[in-house]
Amino acid sequence: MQKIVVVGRNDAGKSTLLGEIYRGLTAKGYQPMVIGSGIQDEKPFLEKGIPSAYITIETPETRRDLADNMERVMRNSLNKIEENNKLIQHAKHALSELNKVRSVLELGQIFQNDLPYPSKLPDTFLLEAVGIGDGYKSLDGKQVADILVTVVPAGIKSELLMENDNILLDKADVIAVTKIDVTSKTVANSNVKLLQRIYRNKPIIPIVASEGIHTDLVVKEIINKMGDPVELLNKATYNRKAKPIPAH
Ligand SMILES: Nc1nc2c(ncn2[C@@H]2O[C@H](COP(=O)(O)OP(=O)(O)OP(=O)(O)O)[C@@H](O)[C@H]2O)c(=O)[nH]1
Ligand SMILES: [Mg+2]
Repeated sequence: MQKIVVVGRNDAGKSTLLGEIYRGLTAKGYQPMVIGSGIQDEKPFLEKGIPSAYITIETPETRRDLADNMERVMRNSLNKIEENNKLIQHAKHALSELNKVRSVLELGQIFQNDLPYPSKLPDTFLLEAVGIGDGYKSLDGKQVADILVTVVPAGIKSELLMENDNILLDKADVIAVTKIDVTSKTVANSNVKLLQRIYRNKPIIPIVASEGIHTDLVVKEIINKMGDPVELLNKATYNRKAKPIPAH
């Protein structure tokens, strides 16, 4: 399964953008499982309409080593959905058994309209990595990401962008520049231009995450990347079961 990771400094707008990415991906038929790295992420996810069945929040104790924990967290999140689905199936079965008995006793049927439908199994992971206070140097997110979305607030100090070893910017597949609505035009302009100079070949997209402005362009880049031949090759190789070589 493809892992899309959203990284960036504290309060940059990661959760808000992630909510928009979720919306964009589901509109295209994907079903992401969202993983946040701290309780502060949950509210923006819910506000963006992500169903709680597809939200997993990591506890603060374990959020530091996100990459190490990721396999376990992802497995658990899938298990949670599968177990819920099983419970729903059991409840439906139990109800139909009960109705058989009631029918014999001529008691009439019970209709349980509030039984939920089983949830579609996720086909993508959408992760928010822990906020980075002072720069873009942590390796955390990149280690697990197939597609890395790095979020930079438009008002960031340009010296931070010019530092060496900004791994999360260097490795980003998409750079989203947030909060352009509340940043002075001159500052936002000069930071976007600086990013363009440093990262000539990367998509750099100024957005208002909270209003969903230009977030569709971020989603488009992600979807393009998911259809990237190298990604498709990796995916096919990863999912393929080894077939025995036929004897001659
Ligand atoms: N004006 C404006 N506000 C934004 C934008 N993006 C996010 N916000 C607001 O900024 C605040 C922080 O947004 P979050 O999405 O929670 O940021 P985050 O990077 O996930 O924060 P942490 O997980 O705590 O590191 C919220 O109040 C958002 O509504 C934007 O583009 N413009
Ligand atoms: Mg967040």
